[in-house]
Amino acid sequence: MSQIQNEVIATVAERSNLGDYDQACAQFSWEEVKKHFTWNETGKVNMAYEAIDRHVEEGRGAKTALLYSDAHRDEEYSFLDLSEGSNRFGNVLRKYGISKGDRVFIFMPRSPELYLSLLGILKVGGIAGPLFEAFMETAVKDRLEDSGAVALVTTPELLPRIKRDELPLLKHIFVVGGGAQQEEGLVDYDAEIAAASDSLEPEWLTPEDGMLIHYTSGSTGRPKGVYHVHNAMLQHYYTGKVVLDLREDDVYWCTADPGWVTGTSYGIFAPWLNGVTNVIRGGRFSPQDWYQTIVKNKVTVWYSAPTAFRMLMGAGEDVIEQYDLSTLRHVLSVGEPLNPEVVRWGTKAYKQRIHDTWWMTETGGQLICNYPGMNIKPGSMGKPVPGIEAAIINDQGDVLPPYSMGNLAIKTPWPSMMRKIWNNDAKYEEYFRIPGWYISGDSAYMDEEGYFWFQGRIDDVINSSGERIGPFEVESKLLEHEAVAEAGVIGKPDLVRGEIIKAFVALREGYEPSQELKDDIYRFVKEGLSAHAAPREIEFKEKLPKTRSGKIMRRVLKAWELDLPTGDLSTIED
Ligand code: 6R9
Repeated sequence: MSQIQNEVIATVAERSNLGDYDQACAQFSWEEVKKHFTWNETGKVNMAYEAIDRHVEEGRGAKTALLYSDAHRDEEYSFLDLSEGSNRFGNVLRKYGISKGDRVFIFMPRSPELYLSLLGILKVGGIAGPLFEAFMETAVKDRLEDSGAVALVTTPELLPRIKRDELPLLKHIFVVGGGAQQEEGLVDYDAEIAAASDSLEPEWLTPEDGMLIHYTSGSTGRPKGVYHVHNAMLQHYYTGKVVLDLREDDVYWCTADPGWVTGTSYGIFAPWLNGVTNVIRGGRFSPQDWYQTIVKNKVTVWYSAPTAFRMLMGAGEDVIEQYDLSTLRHVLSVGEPLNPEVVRWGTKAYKQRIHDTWWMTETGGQLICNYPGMNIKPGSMGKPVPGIEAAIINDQGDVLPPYSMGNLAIKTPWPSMMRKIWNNDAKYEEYFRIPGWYISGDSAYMDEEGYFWFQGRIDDVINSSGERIGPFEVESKLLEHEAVAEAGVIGKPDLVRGEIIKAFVALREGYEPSQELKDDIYRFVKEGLSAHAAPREIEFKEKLPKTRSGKIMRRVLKAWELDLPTGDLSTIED
């Protein structure tokens, strides 16, 4: 294989929580990880208890758990504050009859209340569904409807995006920061919190009870509700220790929003299970603001994404020189391929090797990673986490030798593996169609030293700025536009965002291509779904390539776009 890079960024010998990788793998057992938790003796399982209350019980209540800031707020919360604050919301939920197994969604910008709500939901045994604040009406409705959510936490600004008349199961909406609420079904969150007790006996669960639903995109159909259980804490705790390398005195910052899986698994659970101080920065990205966040909080461990690193690289090194980033001791990345160039730049600019990590919403936790102390081959995702067996297999399930491209697959099970796709058993089973393996949908190869190298998606899922976008959801929205007869959506390579969304559109009779129409279609998707799902490029076509069964052939659209051969066209319509 020609593009294999065997360049290694040499590592200085450094202390890490993992120690020697091969030895760690040989000695590993999940039973050992379980010993950190007390549920084997007590039978009492609850993620929110382990992440928060347990630190209070064990005398660490005064330690800073959360350093929150945005343009308007700057607040500090101890583990005791988070314990009491989430107890209050748990009591409010119980007052409104919400209990084990109920789906309670959160749709709001990052704020301390978002985190307290999520913990409160888990404490009463509810299944939390965090939604990214940029979602618009249709995207929100689809998710609330599919999950059968009975309650929602939101803000007055986002309230108009909830189609309440179309969501009969949604009984209670807790409005944060909105004052007294007049309408039926709306609850004044702040007044309820102020009146609630700050002590609560959590709902004691089993490890297999439901905890979270994260909606994510596939190449066909509506978004999938990926369902996770409390047992995932084994993976979050362990990878927090050996991949994030968290230690007692760390100040950790994960830049992801809890609307995406990184923002829960590694923005909430991993740091707090490990008892470290967690930084949350609200608001939008800017290089100055991000560097200032590191300086102000003396961040030591930083977990972000390739798009952000590429934008920081674009902002240049003179910006970096204005900030003292010397507190950083470990930097990680996830979400999309991390370009070797970015790794090399990070080594120079931050004096830090950026450690790539690979995993997915469905895997619930990190699976293939670069560890502190390990040789990093820029461009490689690293090696499997101890306790995880990864392989490249073909469609028949044969394990392929090094350097063969194929399906990146993981031996089942592992603690944080999704337990179902909500309402869609058939989709769930597709991932496990080869007995004994989870098929990720990514293609990759492994080198002779066991490093994995990402090659691409096997399906049509688009990855723009690290966010997964299903072409089907965008195409469906496009078809709702009055001028659109047919639509096909692909990911177009982009230097900063990885990919951008490009839509090919055939117009209905009576409509003519124009820039105004493009702008209008763009706005229509942006306002109906979300900004990150809106096509930054639109190209009008007389008609689109389709199979005889009427499926848009995205593969052909992509070949047009990239000037590649279109391949087998035997199934095309005409
Ligand atoms: C955690 C998260 C998962 C998809 C995954 C892959 C891509 C994630 C990557 C990576 C190359 C990495 N991806 N990490 N590609 N190198 N280190 O991102 O979950 O939003 O579900 O996305 O993202 O294609 O299959 P999710």
